[in-house]
Amino acid sequence: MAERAGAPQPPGFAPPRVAIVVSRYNEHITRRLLDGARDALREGGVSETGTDVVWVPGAFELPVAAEAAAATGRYGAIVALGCVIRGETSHFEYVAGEAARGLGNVALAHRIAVGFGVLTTDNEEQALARAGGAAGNKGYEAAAAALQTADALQRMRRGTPRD
Ligand code: INI
Repeated sequence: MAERAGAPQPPGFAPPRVAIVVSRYNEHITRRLLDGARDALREGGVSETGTDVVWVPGAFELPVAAEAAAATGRYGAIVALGCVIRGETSHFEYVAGEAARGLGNVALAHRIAVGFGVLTTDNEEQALARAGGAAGNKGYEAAAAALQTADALQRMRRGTPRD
């Protein structure tokens, strides 16, 4: 089992409002990622009411939903969850590539923490292993990473970075 990154609750950390954007494609897997993300947020002190979940059709649509969430100014962190399985076509490369590129662009354009919880696997078995199976839960890891990054950004804005 992969080690969990651990959701932060350092002194002075103000748990942010969080938007989770999640895709319905391969929903039996993305729901497991969502469960993992909720676990990490709870451990990090983010309440249920401080979390909004937005569903989109597929991983390709995650960036525009994340962009819209960031543009509201209401969230201190965004967690993106999806599952792209290679299968037989080159569609995989376009969908996975655009999801990663678009979500990275949102993080930089808005200077907001974006957790990348999009699985890119060769098959369903690998995806299940990374969605709460033998290889941990990528949704948990993405949410924990988003909170850690939100903490780092909060600290830099306050002028109190930690070593
Ligand atoms: N979307 C996914 O989230 N995962 C996939 O594996 C996938 N495949 O394989 O095609 C996928 N395609 C849909 C895509 O994300 C868009 O929703 C669709 O192209 C409409 O814009």
